[in-house]
Amino acid sequence: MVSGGATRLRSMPEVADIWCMSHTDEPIPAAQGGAGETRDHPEFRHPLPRLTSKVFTDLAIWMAGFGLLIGLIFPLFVMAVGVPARYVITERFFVATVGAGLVVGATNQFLSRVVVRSRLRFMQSKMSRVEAALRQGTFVDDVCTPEKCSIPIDSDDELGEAAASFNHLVEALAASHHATQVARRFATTLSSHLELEPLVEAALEDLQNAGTHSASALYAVSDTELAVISARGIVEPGRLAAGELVQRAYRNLETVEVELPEDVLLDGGVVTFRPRMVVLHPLHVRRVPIGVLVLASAEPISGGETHLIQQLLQNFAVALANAIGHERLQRIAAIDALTGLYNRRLGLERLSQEFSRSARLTEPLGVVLFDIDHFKVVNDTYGHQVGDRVLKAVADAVKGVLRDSDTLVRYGGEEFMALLPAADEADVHRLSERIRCAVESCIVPDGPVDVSVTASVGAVSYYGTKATDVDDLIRQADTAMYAAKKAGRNTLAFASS
Ligand code: GH3
Ligand code: MG
Ligand code: MG
Repeated sequence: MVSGGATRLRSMPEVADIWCMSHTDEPIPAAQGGAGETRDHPEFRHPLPRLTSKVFTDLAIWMAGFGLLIGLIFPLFVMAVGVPARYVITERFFVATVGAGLVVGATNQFLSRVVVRSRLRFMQSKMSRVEAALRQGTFVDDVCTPEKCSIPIDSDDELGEAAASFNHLVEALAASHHATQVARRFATTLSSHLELEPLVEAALEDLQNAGTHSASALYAVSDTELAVISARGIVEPGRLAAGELVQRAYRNLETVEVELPEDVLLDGGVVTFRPRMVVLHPLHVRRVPIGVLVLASAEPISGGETHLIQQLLQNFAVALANAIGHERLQRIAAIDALTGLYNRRLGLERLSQEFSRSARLTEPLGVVLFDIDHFKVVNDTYGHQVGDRVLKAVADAVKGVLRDSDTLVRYGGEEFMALLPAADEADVHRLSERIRCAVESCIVPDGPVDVSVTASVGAVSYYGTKATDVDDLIRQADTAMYAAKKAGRNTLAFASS
């Protein structure tokens, strides 16, 4: 079943509901502040006039007055039932009835203190505990969990209702406290990462710790379509990206909740299983969609949890947009504008990574440097613009003969470097020759003339030769390339082992 909004029945009050309750239910008379404040409160009407600043003292006075009144009326009542006035209108009878009235008043007062006041005292002690915990910032953590600070509801009356309201208040405070803690932690996480993947991984971890869901994935716009940036516990998250659910959340900016979805599987370690519930949250900045957060759980995800997560998403979306922008800038700064290849700086970074990887895994690594022959003549003869077109055409042609795992770098003006991971000496030989041929067969028309160039290629295979470090490897490739130039150009030279 798929539903756009979330309305479900639940037994425990949740954050949103508790706030709703406090806004929609009848206001509960506030007991805070002094008696004067309560007495003047516009929403509170006393059934009897207040006499002192203490409710139980007022009660004592009212009860004593009532006892006195009964004592005064009682003789008349006795006469009404036929007792002769001579027995009733006596000083002793009068003292006895008034005394009895006062004793009844005092007993009532005593009982109300025992029955009601003890409960109010208990409630007050719990309230003080909550207040102190809130002030000292120890609320929930250790001092006042909802279990520790709630009041047993043992009566079906106003006192019971007051206890229930108090317990709800403690739960609402606990939920609000939890939400604040989660938001604070999440804000720290968001502000401590700028790179896209580490940011998303840390954010998903935080969200998982904050909620009850067991799996999650984040999809974000990459060029034109949604791509998985990070996923935890979801089987083949990439398949979901183009699926109806993710697309619906993304396009309509709509939170989608699905029970027992057919196209989502969770990784249970040994087996895979369908989640009980999946919630898809759109991420957007000023209604411009950026991505979709998918949370999946083997248990139903509560409305409170969804509400809490939604409160975090606004900041997450902004951080995500920054990280995507940062990545784009990095990419722009790393790419040579003319050829679309990695520039020298990033090429050397890549080479460094590949060199370390190759040393660690004892895998071969090929490095090929090639320089276009007599390129100055091309510029001088056909002009700089044609020279540019030749460089672009050479880059495209060489890219076309390399493997997907290879990287082509614009190393200098008309000089290129190809990184060939896992290529042994024979592979490097074959690929270098392919590169040379690709350059030679590349033709750039300039009006009626077809402009073509050649290149001198120097190659080296790590593990084929002994290179102490990246610089040494480049030096060997460079020496080989100059050997190729010296050997008459348009040829290949291999660094000798
Ligand atoms: P060699 O065979 O010895 O490599 O001779 P060469 O002429 O290719 O070498 P040289 O270093 O003398 O000249 C390189 C030329 O490449 C000079 C420079 O203007 C040109 N060049 C470098 N970058 C660009 C570019 O981005 N566009 C164009 N059109 N030319 C460039
Ligand atoms: Mg040259
Ligand atoms: Mg050169």
